[in-house]
Amino acid sequence: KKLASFPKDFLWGSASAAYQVEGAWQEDGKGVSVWDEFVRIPGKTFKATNGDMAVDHYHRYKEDIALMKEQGLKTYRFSVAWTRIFPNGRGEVNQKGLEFYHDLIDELIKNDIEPMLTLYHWDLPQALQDEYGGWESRKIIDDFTNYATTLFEAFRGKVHYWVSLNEQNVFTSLGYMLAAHPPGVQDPKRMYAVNHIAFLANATVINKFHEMNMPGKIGPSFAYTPNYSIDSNPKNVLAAEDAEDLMANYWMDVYMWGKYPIAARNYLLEQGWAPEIEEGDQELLESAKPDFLGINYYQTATNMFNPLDGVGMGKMNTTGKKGTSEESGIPGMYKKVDNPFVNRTNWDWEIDPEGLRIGLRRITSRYRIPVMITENGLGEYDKLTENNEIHDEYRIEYLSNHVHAIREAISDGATVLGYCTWSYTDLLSWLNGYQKRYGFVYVDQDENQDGSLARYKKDSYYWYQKVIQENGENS
Ligand code: GCO
Repeated sequence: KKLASFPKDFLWGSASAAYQVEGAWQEDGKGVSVWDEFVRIPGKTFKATNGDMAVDHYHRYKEDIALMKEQGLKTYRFSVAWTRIFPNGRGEVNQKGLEFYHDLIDELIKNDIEPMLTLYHWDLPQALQDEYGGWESRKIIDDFTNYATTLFEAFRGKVHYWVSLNEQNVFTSLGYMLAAHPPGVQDPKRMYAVNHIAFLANATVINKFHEMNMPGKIGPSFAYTPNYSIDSNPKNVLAAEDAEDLMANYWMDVYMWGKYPIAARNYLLEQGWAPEIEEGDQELLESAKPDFLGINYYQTATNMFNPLDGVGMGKMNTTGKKGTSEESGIPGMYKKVDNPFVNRTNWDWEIDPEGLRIGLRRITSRYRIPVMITENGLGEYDKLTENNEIHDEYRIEYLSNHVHAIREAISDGATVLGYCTWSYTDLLSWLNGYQKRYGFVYVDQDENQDGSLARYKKDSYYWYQKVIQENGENS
């Protein structure tokens, strides 16, 4: 099959999130977020690592942007910490916080890098969690809209790419089903209730953006894990369909169509877990039209029929030792099993570039919407040599195979606006500390959090520089 070229204005980028890079957790009037609190609960994160200092991007953003410029990056995706703008979630704007993002954005623009701004990357103001339970109350819709509108007004004309919610499926599942993220709850009914409210907040903000005639585009970022069946046994094929409905379409259909997938909705009703849909909700969800769908792609999931044997939510690998994750699934429906055809990272994430092409094709035929790859990358141990080099050929292989898969998906007919690798510099992996590295730029930070924070370019940095120069022509 003939390979298409990447579009001329393709956004070669890279991404980060405020809590994972900024540090300065109490500086310039910043309020406390749910993550600032959560990391202080013993046993919650790997060796109790936290983002108090992270990789100090708050003070070193100029140095980081200079590296981006030298590399030729076209876009940088970052998130705004809500608690810098509104320390208590609402009320008066903290000017110093707003100023920081003005400076960051101006610096990017000055260096010909398109800023891509994520409104919400999980660091909810603790004040809103305490006051009304955060995402469990519809009150958050107004507060989130007010916060978003403040940023729309402030950065109108400067920022043209906006991500509304980052990985709603992840922060709600880990926060309310697995108790691995704040607020540490394990209750499916609450998790689906929270999602319904997050969908409403997302729709309201997208509508607001369009009502304000904001120049640019907005969409949510979804962590898409396409589902496969282990084989052609019809029972297993159905299991994979159930998984795709409950784990993927449940979010994407609502973002794109404002409708819950029918089989999934019926299953939740039967379980007593379905969210309550109030008058006006349906209209609101259907009225919001994202300009693109952001996709964070890391892996696929392989499924088979799950008899009623009690396989539950499973356990994530947060140790960095292969084979320490446990099976997950829904009794009577599906369970996730190892795919014998792909390799895994040390954190048991399946490496499957072809899955990205498959996912992009599914999205394209189901929704006919442009896609922004807002994240894709490899978290691994990296080694700094004596000459301050990092030979991360495994990352180059991972990324180049994914770039190739995107090119094939474009050839298939997908519209892909850009590709942000995760991540630009090494950063704090929420649960896994600083040992799981994703960046093009190595940061000297160890698990005891006493590194020098010096930056070093990895081999993958130079590889991407070339990809950008050639606009992906040799991928
Ligand atoms: C980790 C994760 C994150 C996510 C990102 C999601 O190791 O903590 O991989 O870095 O990819 O925050 O948007």
